[in-house]
Amino acid sequence: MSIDTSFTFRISQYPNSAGSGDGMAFIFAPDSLPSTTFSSGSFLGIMDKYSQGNDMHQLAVELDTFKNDFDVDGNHVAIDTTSISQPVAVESLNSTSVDLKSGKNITVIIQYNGWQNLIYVNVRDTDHPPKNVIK
Ligand SMILES: [Ca+2]
Repeated sequence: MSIDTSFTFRISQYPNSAGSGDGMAFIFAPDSLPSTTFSSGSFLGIMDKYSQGNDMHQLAVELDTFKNDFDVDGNHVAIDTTSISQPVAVESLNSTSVDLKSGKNITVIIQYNGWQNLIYVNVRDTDHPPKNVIK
């Protein structure tokens, strides 16, 4: 199975607020079941404290905008399979000048090649050219 997809989003902070929410995730899953019951907040809808550590036969690209104790920062991309706190790969966007919660349009391009077990994640905003952040 191979999938190429892209999407654009914009996250703006609420006026007069210094904080931000947790982010979002794009999930490759074998079914259309809803996210697990307690998957809100830091779990980004990917899993919850009960399912973490189990093989859920899914792959998620997380776009994290809030630094939890286990995160590198509050502006990163990661690949998750069985754990949100121990991702398969993680990359901070701070060195790319892309800020997920900048209020700018952010475009994410995901290329997944299941035959070769490869995934490429490319992130850009309206002011910066595309940059591969995870491969
Ligand atoms: Ca987080």
